[in-house]
Amino acid sequence: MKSIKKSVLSLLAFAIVFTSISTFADPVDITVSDGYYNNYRSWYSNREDNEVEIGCVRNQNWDLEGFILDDNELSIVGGFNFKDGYLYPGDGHTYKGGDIFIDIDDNTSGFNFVIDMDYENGTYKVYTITDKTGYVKTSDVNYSNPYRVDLGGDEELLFSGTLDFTGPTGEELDLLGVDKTDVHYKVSGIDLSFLDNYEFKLHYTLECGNDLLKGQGSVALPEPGTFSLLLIGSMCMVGFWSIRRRKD
Ligand SMILES: [Ca+2]
Ligand SMILES: [Ca+2]
Ligand SMILES: [Ca+2]
Ligand SMILES: [Ca+2]
Repeated sequence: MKSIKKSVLSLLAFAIVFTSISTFADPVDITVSDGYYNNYRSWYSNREDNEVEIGCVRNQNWDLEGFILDDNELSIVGGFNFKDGYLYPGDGHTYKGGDIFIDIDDNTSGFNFVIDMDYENGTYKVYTITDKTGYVKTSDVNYSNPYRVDLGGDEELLFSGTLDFTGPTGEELDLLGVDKTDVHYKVSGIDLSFLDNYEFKLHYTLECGNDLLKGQGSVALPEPGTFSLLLIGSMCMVGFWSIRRRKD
């Protein structure tokens, strides 16, 4: 009788741990249409993979392919080299990636936050945007603006973090539906937990504005209860295992 009770409790503990773990979400593609396209030219159509802005240079080197949200961590994937930028043979200039602009009230007052990206040092800083905040324009494509932030001085620094420059995983490439034989880069490690409870929109482009990338999503921080359940479940399991071991 005792062993039946123990098995039932053990199963219950396992179920608690499993349920708690499964509330952590899988990576999701939060890319949305950038809103600018011309259906008659394949690289100027309404998608992000193998797409650049209307009239721009068409190749994988300039292609931003998507935003991925994995729990609260944001990644950007593309054929563009986020860390080093891209040395354009046409003019000998190395074009860099931009900052990430965030809107949480659907553009009623412009952007609300900016993730100020430091590609050279592999770090980022998250600021609130104020009336004094300025914007650096792209060199070529007007509708892709803004490219980078020009801090006015009264922005609040919310926190800073470290960027990771890697390649996307096979799962991430499948998620974005891109060609696995192409070269892809990824910048990740961007923590969006500060946007908990907000539906947010993202804006990202390159120095020239050659490709504009937009995203929309929300982060779901696990409820404090989830952690308690996970802890209780784990403690129960450890308890049962140690009792069992002692008896063996
Ligand atoms: Ca477009
Ligand atoms: Ca694109
Ligand atoms: Ca592509
Ligand atoms: Ca685009």
